[in-house]
Amino acid sequence: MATVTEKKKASAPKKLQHPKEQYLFWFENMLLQRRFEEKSGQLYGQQKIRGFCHLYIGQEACSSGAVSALKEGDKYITAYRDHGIPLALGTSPNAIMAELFGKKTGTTKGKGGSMHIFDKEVGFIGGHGIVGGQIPLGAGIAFAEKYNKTDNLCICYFGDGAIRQGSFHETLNMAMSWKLPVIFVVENNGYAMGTSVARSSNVTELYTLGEAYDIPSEPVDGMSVEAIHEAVSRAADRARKGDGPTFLEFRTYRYRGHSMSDPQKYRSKEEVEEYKHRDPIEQIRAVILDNKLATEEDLDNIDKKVKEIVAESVQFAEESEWPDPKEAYTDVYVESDYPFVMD
Ligand SMILES: Cc1ncc(C[n+]2csc(CCOP(=O)(O)OP(=O)(O)O)c2C)c(N)n1
Ligand SMILES: [Mg+2]
Repeated sequence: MATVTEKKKASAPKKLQHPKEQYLFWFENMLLQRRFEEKSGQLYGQQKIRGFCHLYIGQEACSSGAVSALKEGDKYITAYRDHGIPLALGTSPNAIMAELFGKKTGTTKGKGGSMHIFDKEVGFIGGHGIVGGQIPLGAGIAFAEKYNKTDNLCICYFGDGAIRQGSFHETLNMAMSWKLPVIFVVENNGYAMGTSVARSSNVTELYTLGEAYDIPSEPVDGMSVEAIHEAVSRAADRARKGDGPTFLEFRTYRYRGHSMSDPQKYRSKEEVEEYKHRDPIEQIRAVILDNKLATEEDLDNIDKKVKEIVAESVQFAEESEWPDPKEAYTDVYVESDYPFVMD
């Protein structure tokens, strides 16, 4: 039988690796993404938001852990499940919500919608609908940073469905040959629409695909914001030293369907529940409370504040104007003062 001291030891909280502020940042940052998207899901049901809408709920650690590990000037690019990263980076929730509504105050003036959020101020280079299309773009952004001799890198996210595309393999090969400052991240949430990773290939340990190109590659617990922060920090050190790319497999999970109309016949309710027990926000809440970094009341107040930010974004979107139909012809082709191109 365990002695009292042994029992105490087993239940004692792990030694904290980061200051209190870091844990509180992660908690609030992930909670903002969660509450924003819960609201977006409801608004979709009310037809305030239309068209495509892919929710990131369950995957919030993948964005927050990278944002805390990287610095200003670094660039982010992802696919169409793209509300979480800009929210984590500090893009105005008002502008993102307005974009979901299709209003002219949106991040892309209401012309991009959910799949095409873009905010060059924070280094968020979209928002891309073609599966795997952003992978060579991410390497191109990293190439530009290297060419311009900046200290910046590009973190390029894509899903497990994109990893079977030729663009992934061609890009990894070039990026390693040219030692580009890029971090490739596959967000392995188990499914590409309704197709499981196991159904699409014999290779289910996705990180091993990077080894074919001599790229340091590792799997990461995608439900742990701390694990992601650590892995991205190591990858960023390599990139900034000139050692080239790293390939990370974030093992994560989406709680909601692929898009808004998905009967989810391809998975069991038990599987979803299993992941919810490892929820990234609940894990950080437990670390904060176990270590007395804040009280339950403090965390409730953060939740209240976040809900107010989301409510304000909805009001902003509701009250914003629709784009003028004439705008359909602007920002489409090259213009001398095209506002979205990087300097
Ligand atoms: C080139 C291309 N083929 C097919 C599609 C249709 N499509 C949209 S999302 C998707 C699944 C992608 O899954 P994954 O990469 O795992 O990302 P997740 O949705 O899980 O975030 C597919 C096949 C597309 N958008 N682009
Ligand atoms: Mg997937």
